[in-house]
Amino acid sequence: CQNRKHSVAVLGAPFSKGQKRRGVEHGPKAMRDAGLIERLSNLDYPVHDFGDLSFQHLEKDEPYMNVHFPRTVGCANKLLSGAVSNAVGGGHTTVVLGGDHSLAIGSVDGHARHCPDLCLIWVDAHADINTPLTSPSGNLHGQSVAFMLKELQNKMPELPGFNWMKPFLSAKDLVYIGLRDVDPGEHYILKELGVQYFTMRDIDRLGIQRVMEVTFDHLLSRKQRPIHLSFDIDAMDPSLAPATGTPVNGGLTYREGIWITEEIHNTGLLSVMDLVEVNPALGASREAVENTASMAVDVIASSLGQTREGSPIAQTQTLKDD
Ligand code: HAR
Ligand code: MN
Ligand code: MN
Ligand code: MN
Repeated sequence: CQNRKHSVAVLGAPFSKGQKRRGVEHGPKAMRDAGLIERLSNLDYPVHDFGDLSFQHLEKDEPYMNVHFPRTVGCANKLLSGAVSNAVGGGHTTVVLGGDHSLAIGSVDGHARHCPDLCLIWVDAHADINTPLTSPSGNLHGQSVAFMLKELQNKMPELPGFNWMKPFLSAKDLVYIGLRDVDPGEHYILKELGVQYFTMRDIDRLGIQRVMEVTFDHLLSRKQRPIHLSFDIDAMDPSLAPATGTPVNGGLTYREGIWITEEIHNTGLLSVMDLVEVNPALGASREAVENTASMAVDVIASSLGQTREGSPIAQTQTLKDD
């Protein structure tokens, strides 16, 4: 798992069965239509667009306890895990385009197969750390982190579709930013495990700059390690990203969102990122959908090095030989 990467891989994951609203499977297309690949091409490394994965549609997938589509979600994540593992193994900084947030299970799992010492920054209005037993909705996109954590192993029932994976992440290697809608069971787990998290209230109090300092201090002060950024677009304020399944008022401002991603880029340690929950079927207007997709593209470009101060001219094309 080398840190210096010189190319970007883009992987579309048009997946929606981690929740019940249709449309989020069109997220990858919405971000591509908003100019994602062109924007990344303006940065200074080659971009490989691997297109969209095609996920199996399982006919028979009865709920298990209260959990919906367990086999379909498990099977899709197994496929994605392999694809992410290959992309990381190929030396690419990898961008996964969702799809709903249940696909972070496979994305982080595949990343961890190559980089077992990774740390995870989860930017989201929600903690997505319900277990099948605490989940109020039965939707797997609200449970992704619970599948990853070693500390929750004995609280997780064996779900059909998930026997290919086992928990790989410690609670101390995880930081949340942007929380503002946390279920009681999730709050209990966060406290019990001592997870480092920053709610919107914490951001109000500390400021986003300090939040990022403490985040990196928590994750990177003992050693440099690869970062997995899992960015749920609903972390942003709904005025900036309305086309998403579960918007929550009082989210990140544009400048807070971009500060987070610029700081992550500046560590030089970003290895894989997910951009999830853009749902083009849910905007009130075409403009609402385009604004959401464009916000997502800005988040991705900024994570990969687009700056607000511009960049020096690349060494290969100086002013003189112009
Ligand atoms: N916490 C709720 C649940 O478990 C809602 C979470 C769903 N929304 C998301 N996840 N977009 O970030 O169902
Ligand atoms: Mn989420
Ligand atoms: Mn969310
Ligand atoms: Mn750079």
